Amino acid sequence: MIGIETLDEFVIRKQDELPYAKGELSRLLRDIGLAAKIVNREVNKAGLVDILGTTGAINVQGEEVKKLDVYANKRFIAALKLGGECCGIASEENKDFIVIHDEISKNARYVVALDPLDGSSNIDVNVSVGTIFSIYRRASSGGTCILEDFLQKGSQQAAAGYIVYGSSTMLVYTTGHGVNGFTLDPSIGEFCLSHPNMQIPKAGKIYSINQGNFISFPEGVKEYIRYCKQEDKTTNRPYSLRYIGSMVADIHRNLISGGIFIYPATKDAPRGKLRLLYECNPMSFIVEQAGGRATDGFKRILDIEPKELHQRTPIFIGSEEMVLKAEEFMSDYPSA
Ligand code: AHM
Ligand code: MG
Repeated sequence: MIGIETLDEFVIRKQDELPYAKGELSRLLRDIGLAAKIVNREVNKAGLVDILGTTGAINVQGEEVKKLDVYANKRFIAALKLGGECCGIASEENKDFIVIHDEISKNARYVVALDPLDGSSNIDVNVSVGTIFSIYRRASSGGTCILEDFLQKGSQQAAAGYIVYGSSTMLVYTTGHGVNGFTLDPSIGEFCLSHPNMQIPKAGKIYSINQGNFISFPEGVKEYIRYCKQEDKTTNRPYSLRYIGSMVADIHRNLISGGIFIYPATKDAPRGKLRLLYECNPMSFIVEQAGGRATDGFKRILDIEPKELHQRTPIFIGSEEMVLKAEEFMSDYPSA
């Protein structure tokens, strides 16, 4: 089609930039794009069919499982299994990683970490939700995958991306050569390149944090919030507070408009709430590739050595100057 480049065309055109296993990674991205379209279809008709609400189960994180969480998890796992390029999947919804045993896949060279439906508390109220994925080249040399294949630093990611199911549905991804965004055109059922070479503004006017937890934030975060609310024309303050409660949607907005997203440690969750492998690492890879910054308040997220599949970390992510400023406040109160 004249003037339109689809996700599949783009991925193939760009595969020469990849260091190895070019076709395999491209096919993996294509498999994810297909699952995203199927999940999008269900998210879009969520109010019409019996798919809202909870399943009555509690997941490995101790959270209520929504029906769409389960649906999205199944769809992504099925697409990755069928595609044959992935030998294992770690998902927010599964306690242990899933080994793909079949003859073709078990020697495949990639593993995927996945949050199939992020922000699921927003599903029932028609607010944006997302999917987050992180792709690693396996660390082991072949055969069935092992835990160490997943416990690699974020800086080792081969690709990462997210899908935001919002007023329109977008897929944004990176393979370490910049960030590109694709909008789903429902009339042709294709993700089309709409946001080439995305760059996050160096500074913005938005801070995103669940300020309701203020009382249990570290002192450095409290001080940074006070700073955001002060009046100062030269730095465009006071900033606006925007918090959707879907990490994908909050970070997507800040990626385009500039801003900072913080999910800090709290008294109840001293290691933060968000998960390193399938939330913080992929979003940090994307934001860094777009020229932004992502740390835990002190050190780079992508340099954290993972110790477990569902590890959590505090996160400060977004426009570089804003994250640097927040880190200044954190280092003023390192243990408070
Ligand atoms: P989920 O993966 O179970 O949906 O939880 C992650 C979500 C993030 O999308 C969002 O940033 C955060 O939880 C909101 O948490 P809170 O309600 O504590 O502010
Ligand atoms: Mg999540």
